Amino acid sequence: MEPKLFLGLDASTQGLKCTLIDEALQIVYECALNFDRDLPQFKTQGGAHVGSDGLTVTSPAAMWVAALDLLLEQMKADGAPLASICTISGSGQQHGSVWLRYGAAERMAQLDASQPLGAQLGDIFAIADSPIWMDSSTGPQCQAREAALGGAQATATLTGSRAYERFTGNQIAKVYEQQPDNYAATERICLVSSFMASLLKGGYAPIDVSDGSGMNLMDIRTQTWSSQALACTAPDLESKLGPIVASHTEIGGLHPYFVSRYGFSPQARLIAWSGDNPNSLAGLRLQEPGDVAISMGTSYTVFGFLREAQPSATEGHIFVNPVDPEAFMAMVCYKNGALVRDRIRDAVAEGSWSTFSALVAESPVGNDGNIGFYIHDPEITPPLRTTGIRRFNAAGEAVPVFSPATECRAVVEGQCLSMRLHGANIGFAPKRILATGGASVDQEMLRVLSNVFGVPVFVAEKSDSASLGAAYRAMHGWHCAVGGRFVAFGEALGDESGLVCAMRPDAAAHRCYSEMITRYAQLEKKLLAADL
Ligand code: XUL
Repeated sequence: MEPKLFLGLDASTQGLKCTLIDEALQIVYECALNFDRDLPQFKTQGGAHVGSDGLTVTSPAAMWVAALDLLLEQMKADGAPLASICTISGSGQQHGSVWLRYGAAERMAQLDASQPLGAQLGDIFAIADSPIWMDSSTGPQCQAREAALGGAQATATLTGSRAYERFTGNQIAKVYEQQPDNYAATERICLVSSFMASLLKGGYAPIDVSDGSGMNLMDIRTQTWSSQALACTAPDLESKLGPIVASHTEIGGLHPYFVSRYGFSPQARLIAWSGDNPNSLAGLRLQEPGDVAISMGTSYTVFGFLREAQPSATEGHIFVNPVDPEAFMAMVCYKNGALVRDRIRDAVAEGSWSTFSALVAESPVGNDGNIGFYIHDPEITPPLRTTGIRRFNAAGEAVPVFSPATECRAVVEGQCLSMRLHGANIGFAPKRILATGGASVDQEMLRVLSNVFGVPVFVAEKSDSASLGAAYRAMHGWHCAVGGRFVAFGEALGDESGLVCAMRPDAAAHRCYSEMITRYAQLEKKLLAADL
């Protein structure tokens, strides 16, 4: 019998990747290209162009078109079994917008398989340079839209997040204000995700509700465009955005271009694409309420599955859940993550992780009441502009230094307490934590994490989960389409998550942290009050 394969693509900021899996969830093929290296004609750095104001950040939309051909050529040359692929889905960097002029859908429908995509679609854009998530030039639009929607909390309650500069609605408001002719020439505004899906479909693909939650335009409860949010953005916006669909929706077949040129099956179907963070949730199999992942890279991200949403004006984002349209996902981002730990390791632990861990282990749970805040860069969670290190003793008095052992433990405990405090504020009640990223190899970090939250900590082998998650969602969408009903993600993929428990909590230590968190919150409040 022919194997059934499922393809996930990931259009990240830096490049385009693919992961091909079989029904047993085994990866049968992977490849990746890098925009800077493999498409040098677009002259990007890290896949982007930074404007002269230092705030405007864009990517050339034509680069994504060229990248799709290049990646598929590579797959074909490698002999990847393209004819066995049942469904294709994908991830896009979130928030970026692709501006298609009137007639673009017809052009995408009339592809000639003897020509590359780039040669045929180079001029379908009303705006050649797509604003992306790294852009922070829309401060005035954020203020105006929040004011129109009744303030930051009202904006969060409606759309899942307060107005963020990178969120698409604020970007659209800026385009309308500054480039009214290009706005008027636009027939469809896609996200990066729905644009890539449109190329494969040969016509406009809908935005999915999960990536759509990153726009400050969708009502996260009704999962439809909010007329109030559209009205304070730009005119005629609803028709330019098109429909919005649940993430597991089958959105049509693959255009014959891809069948003739690359040898895909004419039966291959497309499942709605989503954002990279939603797909990471799928890739890490966070599929039950209480499943929370903590990605500990340069900066930290806490994200997970929520049944009930508690949108907050200060704490992160609520998105509709990409694997269960009746649920939500939340995401809290920190600026000061592993980089801060690195600095303290260099300052007091001779630059050595084993010395750092030994120092953490040497100091007692709860650090004798000492608490530190290590803010190297202005922090997002909580929003703190003042940088520097603030140390407090058990009496809550500011102190200038800690001993090396107290210092190392204070960084680790402070980071974990902050994640528990702010995670809870947006509705997280973790039952288990999945740790990924560089710092997740540190046993002391995992121990403190497990004790602070009072739950077991698991470690994921792959932190780079967006394209794998897209492949899982391709398989999920296929099961839903074949079954003619919504099939639970866990049922579609099988219940074996393959995760290994790395740390279990100690009850006494957890009690200690549950008391300490009140003091931590009070001290943090003081810092926020003093923040200029
Ligand atoms: C999420 C965000 C980034 C991009 C990166 O809100 O802006 O994580 O999705 O690709």
